Parts: sequence; C-alpha cells; structure tokens
Amino acid sequence: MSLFLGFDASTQSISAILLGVDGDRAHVVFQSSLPFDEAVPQYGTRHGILPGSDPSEAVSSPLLWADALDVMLSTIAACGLDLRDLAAISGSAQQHGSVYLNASAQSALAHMDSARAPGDQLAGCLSRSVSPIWMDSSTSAECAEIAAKVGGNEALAARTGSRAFERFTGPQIRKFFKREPDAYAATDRVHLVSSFLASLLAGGHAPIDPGDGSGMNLMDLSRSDWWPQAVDATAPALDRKLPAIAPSWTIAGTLSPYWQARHDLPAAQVVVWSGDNPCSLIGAGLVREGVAAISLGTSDTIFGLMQEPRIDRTGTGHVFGAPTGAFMGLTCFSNGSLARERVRDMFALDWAGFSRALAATPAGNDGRVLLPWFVPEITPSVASPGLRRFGLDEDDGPAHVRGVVEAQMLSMALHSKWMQVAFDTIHATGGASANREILQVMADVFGAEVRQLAVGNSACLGAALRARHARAAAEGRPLDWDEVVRGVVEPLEGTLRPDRRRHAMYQELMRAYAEFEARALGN
Ligand code: XUL
Repeated sequence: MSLFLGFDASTQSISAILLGVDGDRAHVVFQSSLPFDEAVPQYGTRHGILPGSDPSEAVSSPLLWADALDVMLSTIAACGLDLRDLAAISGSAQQHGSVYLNASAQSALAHMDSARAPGDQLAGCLSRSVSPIWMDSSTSAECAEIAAKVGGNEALAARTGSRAFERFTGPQIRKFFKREPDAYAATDRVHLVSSFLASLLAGGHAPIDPGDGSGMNLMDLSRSDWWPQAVDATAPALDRKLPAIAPSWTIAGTLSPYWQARHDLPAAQVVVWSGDNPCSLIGAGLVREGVAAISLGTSDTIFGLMQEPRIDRTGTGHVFGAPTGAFMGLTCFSNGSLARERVRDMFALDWAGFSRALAATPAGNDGRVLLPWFVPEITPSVASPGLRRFGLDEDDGPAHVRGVVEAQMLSMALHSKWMQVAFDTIHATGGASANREILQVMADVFGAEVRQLAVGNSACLGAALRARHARAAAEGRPLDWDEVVRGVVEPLEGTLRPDRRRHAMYQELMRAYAEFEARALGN
C-alpha cells in the first residue's frame, strides 16, 4: 500500500489525512485535527488569531504554523501505520495570508537541527514577525490605490479574476511596504501560507500554485503567471520577492533531512501546496461543471469548477485557478460558523438546541429577516459590522436561529448568480455540514439536492488526493481527475431533497432579502 499525506493549515487548526492506495483502490486510513490554540498554546492565539486592538486587523504567526506542523507530524509518526510507504505529501492552507522572509531563509530552511522544534530556528528568517490573514479588512486605501494604478477594478478583475479585496495578498503587501518600508526592503521572499509550509517541508523555497496565486490580486489568470502591471502597482521590487508560479501538480522537492530525522520519515516527494478552496474543489469531487460545493467553515464559501473563467461583474465573486488546470468560481462570506456560533451563544444554546430551534420554526421565518454581520462582511462588502433585524424581536431565540441560517443561504444563492451555473446538486462540506436541519434549508433555498460528504474536511482530503495525482504524473502514469476522486469522495446516505413549495417561497423571500440587504448597505 502506498500512502499519500494531505495537510490543511486552516484559520483555527491543523489537520492531516493519510490516503492509502492499494492497486486502484484508495481510502482514508488516518485523519486527525488539532486546534492551534491547544496544539501550540505558547503563541497565545484565540481561534488561531493573535490578539490585537484594531478589529479590522487579523494576524497570525508563521512560526506557529511551523510548530503546529511539527506537532501534527509527531502525531502522524505515532499513528501505527508503516510510514516507509509514504510516497508524497501535499497541503492546503487558508488563502491570502502572507509570510515575509529575509535572505537567510534559504539556508536556514536547508540546515535545520532535527533535535529542535522548527519555530525558534526560523525566527531569525522573518522580516515581519506576523502574517496578515484572510480575516484582515484593514487595506481599503491600498485596494483603491492598486485598482487606480491598473486602470480600475474592472480591469483588475478581468486580468486577475477579482477586483481588489482587502484580504488579498497584494493590498496586504502594499500596506506592509507603506507602514514598514525598511522591513519590506529586508524582505527577500513573500510566501503564501501554502508555499511557506511547502518550503518548510522541502527545505528550500517552493513555488506558489495558480489556485492560491489567484487569491493575490497579482496573477494573470490566463497565463498563470505574475501580471507585471499589478506587481508594479503593489510595491517596488516586488517582482524579485515573489516565488515562481508552477502547476498544482509540481513536485517542489523531497521531504528535507530535518523532517526525515526528526520523525523517522522516508524521502517522500513534497508536492506544491494550494489554497483551502482550490483543494476543497478536489476534495468535494467537483472535477466537472454543474455541481456546487458549499463549505460551512469559519468562513462559508460557495464554489464550483469553471472550464472558462467568467468574471463577476458585480464585484463580489472570485475566479481562481483550479488544481486541475481549469478555473473555479467562488464567493466567500466571513460570517459563517462564526455567526452561527454567536447566535447559538446569544441564546445559551448547544448545537442540539440550535437544531431543535431550526426545526421548530416555520420556513421563511414569517417574512422576518436577520442580517448576521457580526464581523466585517466580505459578501456583500460591509465594513462596519453589526446585526440588522427586520421584524425580529430581540429576545426571540428560535427566530434568530432560523434567521441566521436562512440569511446565509439566501445570501449565498443571491451572490453566486454571477457564476451563471444552475446547480442541481450541492456537496456540503465543513464542520456545520453535519447539521441536517441546516442542509434542508440549503436544499430548499437553492432548489437543489444536497449531499453531505463522508469526509468532512474536503480541503485536507483534496490535498491528499492532489499528492496522489502529482505522484502519478511524476511517474509518467497520469491519472484523470475522475479516477483520483472515485471511491474516496463519496456522499453519505440520505440525500436531502428540496421541497418545491418551500423553494418557491424562498424565491419570493430572496427578493425581500435582496431589498433589505440593499437598504442596510444604504443603496
Ligand atoms: C477565500 C477566503 C477564505 C479562506 C479561509 O477567499 O478568504 O475562504 O481561504 O481559509
């Protein structure tokens, strides 16, 4: 049996999945997930984020990710499987976050001491001690500056797949250059979370893949290469600080001697990492057009494969590279699990109580609407968070529970219309996809069948599947993507079917929802 390892370094946790492949049969043989706050408590993060005073800023620590990877590898090393069979490793990481390294990094990555944890050995390589992550919304000025320099947001979206977004890496790099010019000048390499962790495993700088590269406002989508105009508009000499872009199935190197010695692992191939959403595309089995996935995680996302890039003219969606070499459309909502948890806590419920409240309230919530913008929202763009209630009584817990779920589903349906795909099937993934009451609202709002996937962490599974795909390609026996996902990405029993009457009601409610949303935004 050959083993393929996929990691997922998400906002709040590190996960790993080992895929065992015997002939043409593949299955998950091990999986584990560790919250950063518990695995590496010395960093003092809360839900994976370093505490700070400015609510528009969100940063984490690259050293924390390195140490968490080490903790996870020691868990894997102790899992009881014969890891001499480990053939290839890849990974998925939260998108957009950036890591700033000085010129000593190349040598430091190659010469680490296997007796010591990675974090403190890498501290001297950082030209910026923190990494801004995707929840940061502090770069509106930089977004406007970059867009203006490349001929406007439409031009930027047409070329890179997205208008300028606060969390995207380019605006974040520009803010760093403006605020800390000396530290920016001392930066030799700007990595994404994904390419940083791949570099760490390979013991040398790894490339960025087009899936994660397209979340930077810097990549020319059609060429899968940096767009010089955007690079120049972002910060001086940035072209010399960016890694190369290489296809998602590129072998970045071999697991470095450091990791081999530290955890008694073989010289497995390290495959380029990608973003969590591109990895989820594979892990949710979306290797053809027409099926959407909805990931209910810290952020909620809706996405699907696109053979041709169709750009969102309304400016909320993104087109990213897909790990297959095609494209993916995606819209991201920051008030995902976070908002569901906040409503649950506001009314002192547990998840069972949350589900009971949902089941006990009428579909459509008697026309009452909640806009659950607990934190700055990405879609639609809301800079000043706060709940907006229409017809809802502040003390009515069950109506708030239904309100948050219906608003999230209506918003996802409304803001994914730009993809111009009629989704008749939705694959639900992420933590909250275990909640069937939530999935029924999803089915009714979209008028689509909803399937819950057997492996919940599609990003992590996608990374393991990408490792297998890349290894086969490197050995000259390429697998097509249907073969890669077959038998591994499987729905659980009990597809949820839409109720036609409720779907018709939600289409009416969607109009009311869109009006409330526009009014709340002052449009
Ligand atoms: C996507 C986005 C989030 C992060 C979460 O654009 O910002 O989904 O990738 O990890």
